[in-house]
Amino acid sequence: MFIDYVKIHVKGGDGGNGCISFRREKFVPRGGPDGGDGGNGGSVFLEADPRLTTLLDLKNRPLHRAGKGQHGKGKNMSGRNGRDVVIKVPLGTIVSENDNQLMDIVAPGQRFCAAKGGDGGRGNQHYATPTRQAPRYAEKGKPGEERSLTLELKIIADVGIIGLPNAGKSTLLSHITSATPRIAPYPFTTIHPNLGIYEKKISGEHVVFADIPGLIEGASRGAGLGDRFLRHIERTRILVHLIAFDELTQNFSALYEKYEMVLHELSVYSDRLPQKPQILLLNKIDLVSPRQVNDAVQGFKKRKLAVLPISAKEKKGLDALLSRIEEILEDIPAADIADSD
Ligand SMILES: Nc1nc2c(ncn2[C@@H]2O[C@H](COP(=O)(O)OP(=O)(O)OP(=O)(O)O)[C@@H](O)[C@H]2O)c(=O)[nH]1
Ligand SMILES: [Mg+2]
Repeated sequence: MFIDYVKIHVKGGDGGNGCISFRREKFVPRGGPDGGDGGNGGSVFLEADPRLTTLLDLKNRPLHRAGKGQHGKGKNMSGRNGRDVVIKVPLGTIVSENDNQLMDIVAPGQRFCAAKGGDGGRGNQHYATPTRQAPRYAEKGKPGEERSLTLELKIIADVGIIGLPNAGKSTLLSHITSATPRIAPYPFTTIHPNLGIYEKKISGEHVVFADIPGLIEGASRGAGLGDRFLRHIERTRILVHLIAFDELTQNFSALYEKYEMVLHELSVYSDRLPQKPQILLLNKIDLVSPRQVNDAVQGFKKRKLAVLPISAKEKKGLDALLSRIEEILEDIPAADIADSD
């Protein structure tokens, strides 16, 4: 199951109390104060784990408490610190409290302190002064922080694959990456985003692809699976837009209509999405004649749009696509991933 929105409650451990105690030794009638310090409460951290792709675990376990600090003891013994709790989250998790964004977790291993443990109180050993040699006072431990947080996942990928249902998006993903998404000859096979990683040929660098559910007319008003999955391509650097031939879509104008429809849904969702560099793919060219393909390519060209003809199923045109993607990625720094709203 794919979950991209959860509410959690986190509580840092309370600090242990400082101790009030006096040294008792044979032949030393009035020993000095020896009350140890309370241990610090543990903290709750969120930590990015690149292997995770969903917030599902947190949906099932919304409450997280770190350990309490132990109270201080006599003989200057400090209490033990409380145990930290580390919650693993996928890359692209945005943490907010009351609609204020606190953190955007975007780098592997990145940590965010969600609830700090309370400091332990100081024992009476610290409070002796020349004029007050027997302090009957020690500090209480501080309570740990407590917070209700909202975690929202906005996937971080380099390339977003978009198009109508059944256009061949998942087929494409499965052939250029090692991902194994569900593929089937009916619409809405994909019901949550799939991620796949492609390794660049020369440098071996990773390019992350996100395949999202198909968009249909009115998606912005909730038709089909709606457009909420578009948030998972908000942070991509390029969009790959598949327009496919099928029985009813055989000429340029029918293809162009599909293209415009998807573009319209993108722009209703956010005016930034249509501004991303887009590679247009004409998919399923194996279903029509070379002449029909050529006519369609020319049609788009007249509208100043370059389209790459491919057959995702027969793996035709994929090398050209990958070089084009690498070329465009060279020019766009990965920097604006956090800059998503
Ligand atoms: N003939 C032909 N069929 C293709 C091609 N690419 C994909 N298909 C078929 O089209 C159907 C849909 O493919 P998917 O990859 O599931 O399409 P999708 O865009 O991910 O669909 P949704 O997830 O439902 O939005 C499957 O039956 C694929 O085998 C192609 O290049 N040529
Ligand atoms: Mg799919």
